[in-house]
Amino acid sequence: MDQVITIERHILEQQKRYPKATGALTGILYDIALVGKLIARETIRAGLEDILGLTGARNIQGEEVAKLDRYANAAIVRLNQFTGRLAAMASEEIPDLIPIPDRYPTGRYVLVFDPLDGSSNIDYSVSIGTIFSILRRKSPKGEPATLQDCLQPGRDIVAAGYVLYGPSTMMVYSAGNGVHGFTLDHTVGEFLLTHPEIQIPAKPKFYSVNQGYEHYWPREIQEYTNHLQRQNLSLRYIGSLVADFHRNLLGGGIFYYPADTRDPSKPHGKLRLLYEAAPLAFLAVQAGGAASDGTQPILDIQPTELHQRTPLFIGSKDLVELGEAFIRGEMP
Ligand code: AFP
Repeated sequence: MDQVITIERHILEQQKRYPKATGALTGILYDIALVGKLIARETIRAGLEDILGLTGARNIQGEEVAKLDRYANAAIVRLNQFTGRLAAMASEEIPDLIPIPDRYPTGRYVLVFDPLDGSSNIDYSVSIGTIFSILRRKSPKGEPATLQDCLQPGRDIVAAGYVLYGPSTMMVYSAGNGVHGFTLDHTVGEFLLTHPEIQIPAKPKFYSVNQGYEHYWPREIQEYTNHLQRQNLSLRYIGSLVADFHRNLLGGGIFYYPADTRDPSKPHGKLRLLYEAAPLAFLAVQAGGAASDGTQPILDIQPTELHQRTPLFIGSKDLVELGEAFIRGEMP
């Protein structure tokens, strides 16, 4: 039998590459794996709570039934706020920076996350996921963390990844030394290494975009899409970025969500830079792919707001670069 490597062991082995490592980053990654298991447990029961809780407002323990995304958010915050490893957090669910309460120690890192990406798919039992990135704080230790600690470009990410709640639960992460995927074995409660050193396949299979919005796209995006269709790529679109990204990471292809004219209040598209685009861009680049907003690498964008949106083209490098060429008006 091949060696069985748990995520804990893998993270620890990665840490050994850095003799000066204190173990704080390792601890944060462990905690994300743990909270991923807790969220996975809840997602499996999604739908049943309504039956067990009758009105859906309270479960059989008499507790309020939290919507899954609120549950996921609260679980991540609760598990990470007292460890002394983090200086602050930021979440898709919370408008402002999430400080560490005064009664707990603070640490050298910040955690930025989307607790449950694709949550509008929950009711249909479609794959969803938690996306995260970990950055080093910029503000001096001992002082309260600031928003600037989170507003860092993707190039400064120390580690990023996601937990995917699909037919199987997977955790995929990179700490800057390749991308590694682990599958949760529910019988032993461990994430086991199943996808070491993931590289996006050279030959892409898929293009993924919400083609229902085609009429709202600029002409160059329509032409780019027509071009992709002529390359015999299959259209696959789940509507959960994390699941669409995961499929294309393993199968090869591109996901894109361009800016469109549907909603004038969202001139930069729908996806969020800090906790959706940047962490996945970090993984894509580590896996030999690329990520762009159409004009520049996602990892180069200096965020100015926590919930900033960005157009996103992510996946196979050639297809991302092709998208940029179409946007520049250079059609092949
Ligand atoms: P939700 O978490 O509200 O479902 O949003 C998820 C998301 O931001 C991203 O995961 C999807 O790729 C995208 O929305 C799907 O959006 P469309 O329905 O506009 O295609």
